[in-house]
Amino acid sequence: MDELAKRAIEVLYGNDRGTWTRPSPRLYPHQWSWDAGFVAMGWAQLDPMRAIAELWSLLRGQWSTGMIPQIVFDLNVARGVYEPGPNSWGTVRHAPPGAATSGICQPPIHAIALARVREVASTRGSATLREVDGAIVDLYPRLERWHRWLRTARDPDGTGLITILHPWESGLDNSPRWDRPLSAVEPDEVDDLPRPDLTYVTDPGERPTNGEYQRYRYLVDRLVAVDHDQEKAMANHPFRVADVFFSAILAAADDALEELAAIAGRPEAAAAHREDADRTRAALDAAWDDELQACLDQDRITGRAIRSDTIGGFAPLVSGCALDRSAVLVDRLLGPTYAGADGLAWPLPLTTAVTDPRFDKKGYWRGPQWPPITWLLWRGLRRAGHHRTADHLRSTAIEQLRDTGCTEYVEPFSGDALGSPSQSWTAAVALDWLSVDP
Ligand code: 2M8
Repeated sequence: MDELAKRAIEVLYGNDRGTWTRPSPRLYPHQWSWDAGFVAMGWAQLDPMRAIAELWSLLRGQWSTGMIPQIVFDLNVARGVYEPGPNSWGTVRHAPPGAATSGICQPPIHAIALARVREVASTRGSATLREVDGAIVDLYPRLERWHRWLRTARDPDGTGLITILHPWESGLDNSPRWDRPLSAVEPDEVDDLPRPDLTYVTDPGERPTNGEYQRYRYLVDRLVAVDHDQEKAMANHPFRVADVFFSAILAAADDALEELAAIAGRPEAAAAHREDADRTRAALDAAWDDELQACLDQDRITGRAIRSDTIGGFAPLVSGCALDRSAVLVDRLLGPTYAGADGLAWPLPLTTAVTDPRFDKKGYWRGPQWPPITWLLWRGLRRAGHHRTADHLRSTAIEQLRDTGCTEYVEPFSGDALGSPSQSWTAAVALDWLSVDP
């Protein structure tokens, strides 16, 4: 068996908790929302119904509003191992009975994952496909409610862009994109809460700073203070940003729901998903900045675009966009400020441009290369017909993973493996990539 596939399978089994998967053994011991989507695609290569179980496990935590929470906590994990833990969120009244969850969300990759699981199942014989299609009948309405919640609670004016209320909701936690809006957040008192995350990495420089964490915690407290009332938060919360990358993932997921609607016996619902996706694509188009040649997040408090040169700017490649725009973005992605930067160990996308003053080669989401992000770009490029670029990314990423193993992220110049060494979503995208014929 292929050596990388073997390692990836070991990582998935090592993090397997029966029906759900930890993102990593120590740093992230609960079930995370968008990790679960990627992980389902990884399990699909081994057993499509295990992939379905992963999604159902996550949905144990879905709120009656439709929100799929960022974390479904494992109550067997000792207190203090991960912070903020289940008791910090004030969500007992909101989470379904028997589930403990956080009170924010993460990028809606789930419909994309489900469509991919189905695609894999369709290569495994008619019995497997029938089983997966049966599951889609029940999963589809749950995902439909999730998308509806995002498009109402988080975009009440129908702008096409989704507002996030916490950097953790973006999944790209400490990206320079959030520096400015976060600097305007002023915690009333500076707490000194423990940082268990720092004990699991070799260098604290690989994780967000204490200043960032204090603001992260304060934003959680503010959401608890309004009892997670979305209307109040959308009116007064101190961090409100229309996130273009999150919105692009939603548009791609709406396209996937459009396909799944027919399988679920709801063909009449397909058109609404397409309209939603198109509205977001139009909004991403309007958020384009000619000077930076990037799509920019919008600070909903100041009303201003957030000018930063990060991977977020490539959102239209994830959602799908006009050919001339994707051509510009492909040039930039492969060019000297991203994958073509001088001295990179592997020419793969960076999470921040090397020329951005806030680029930090080891700083978590501030520069390093992240396999799931490369996967999202690869998928978008492939769907848009940029096959040569897509395949170049895929083969280079596989080469990198053969060297780094299923690490969380990679220092782009030295090629060092950073963060957790056994990250589930890295293993999952490795398995997915290895299954694809060039
Ligand atoms: C990281 O985020 C969590 C908070 O959600 C953390 O730092 O504790 C991010 O990389 C996020 O995108 C990811 O889903 C999570 C688990 O892998 O870890």
